[in-house]
Amino acid sequence: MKRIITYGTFDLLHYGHINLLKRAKAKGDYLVVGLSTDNFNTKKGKTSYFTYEERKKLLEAIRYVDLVIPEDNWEQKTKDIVDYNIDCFVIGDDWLNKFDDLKNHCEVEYLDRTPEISTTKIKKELKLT
Ligand code: C2G
Repeated sequence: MKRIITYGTFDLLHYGHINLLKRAKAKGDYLVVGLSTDNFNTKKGKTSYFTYEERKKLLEAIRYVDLVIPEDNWEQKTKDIVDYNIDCFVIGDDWLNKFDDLKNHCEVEYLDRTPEISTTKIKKELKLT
């Protein structure tokens, strides 16, 4: 059983997120998603349209996602990798090389972002900004 983890805010869920989650799951058998809490979003300088609970419900409805855990801070990844017995950390290449320190604990893979779609773009075009 190969166990994968990824992290993100996943606000205004869109096909770029689904592409990432689908490819992440395809690398193993079990996918854990560390979902940024509203508090952590503030630390990331992000405000999400949907609350943590609403975003969690959406993620839990995705066939590729096996478990959603809260992401409260930048430092928890190493502990999550140990606690959830993770074999591979996966994230989009907008984070290329930013999490290479995790290579001491598990495989690290950066996947191509889906071009031309983003939550920011959706908000702008719907004038939600
Ligand atoms: N993503 C993607 N293609 C897009 C948009 C997003 O592949 N067009 C990927 C991102 O690369 C990321 C995931 O979808 O792997 C979630 O994106 P965000 O919610 O924007 O995540 P982010 O705010 O970058 O949080 O500790 C890590 C952070 O929590 C990552």
